[in-house]
Amino acid sequence: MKTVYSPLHALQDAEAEFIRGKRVPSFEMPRRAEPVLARISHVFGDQTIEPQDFGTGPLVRVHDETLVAFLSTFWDRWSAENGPVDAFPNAWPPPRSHRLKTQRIGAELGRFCIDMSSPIMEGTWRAVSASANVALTAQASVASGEGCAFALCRPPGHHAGRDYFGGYCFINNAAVAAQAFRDQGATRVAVLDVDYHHGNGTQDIFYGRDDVLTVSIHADPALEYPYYTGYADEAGQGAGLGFNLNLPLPWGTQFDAYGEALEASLLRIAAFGADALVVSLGVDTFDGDPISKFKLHSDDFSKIGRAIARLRLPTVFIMEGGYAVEDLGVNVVNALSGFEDDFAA
Ligand code: Q9C
Ligand code: ZN
Repeated sequence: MKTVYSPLHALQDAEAEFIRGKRVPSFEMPRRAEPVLARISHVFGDQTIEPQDFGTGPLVRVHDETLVAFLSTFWDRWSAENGPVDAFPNAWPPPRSHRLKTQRIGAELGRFCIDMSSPIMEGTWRAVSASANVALTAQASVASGEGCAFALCRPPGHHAGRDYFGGYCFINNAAVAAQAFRDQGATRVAVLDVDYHHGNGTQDIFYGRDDVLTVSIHADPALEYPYYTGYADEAGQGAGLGFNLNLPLPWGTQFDAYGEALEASLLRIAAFGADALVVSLGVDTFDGDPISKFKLHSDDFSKIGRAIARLRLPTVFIMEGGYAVEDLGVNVVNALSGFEDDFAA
């Protein structure tokens, strides 16, 4: 499988995030890419390609222009006022706020940033736009008949919504890729999100639409980030009603129950009649993941890949979460090679 990769991801290098009141080293770090790259070259040979530059056009197809403008210009304004310090919001608009426009960059930050795990630094925009270009280059390769491709995206994207960012994510790479398929003529596109956390951003972006089916298998949001969405009764709205499927699972989930949710997802996607599939590939469902509580083993990721291959759809895999850095290469590449084995067969 062809992998798209850009070393510019390393420019997003957060010193810290905040968990349970404590400032801790960020789990989402540049080092995450290394074992994945190493395992890819070991299993697939030296097949990584650099992304092309697609500009902001494809981003504003799924994101509010104000978010893209904010992210791309934030650092100059912030660092002029505060110096070169990682930017976290310290104020958020309360519900029903009416005076949203202010003159302070820190207050603007709270309007777009939903949490304290996603600081902006000098290189953030370059890393984030490279990450989106990685996804778009993989999508273009699949659209031109490649069958499948892997976008080794960092920072990840599935928590970024139409006009907000957070959860280590800034631009929703999977949504950008799905929309690119639509804009290039696909009638129906499915997004399958197997990251441990609910793909709230992807759900948000496509919630009112029936041309992009969004399916997410994740930890019960009553217990896990992103907390406020990801429940089973969120089915879409308006024309999109019936085109969002959430499959929350309890802490401690092993592959038996996980596999059943995966089968239900695949049935829904097959019934939808998708022309193309985007997989938000998080492997933070792994037993050894430091921030998660599912119990999948490395060989279970091969089973996930093989099951997805049965859809026989042109498929772009987009890297999302996964924080057990030592095992990340094996887990990600197991999913990809499981897919490839059964896709070709
Ligand atoms: N109790 C992705 O996997 N912090 N994002 C959670 C832990 C944010 C995860 C705090 C987790 C975001 C792409
Ligand atoms: Zn995750």
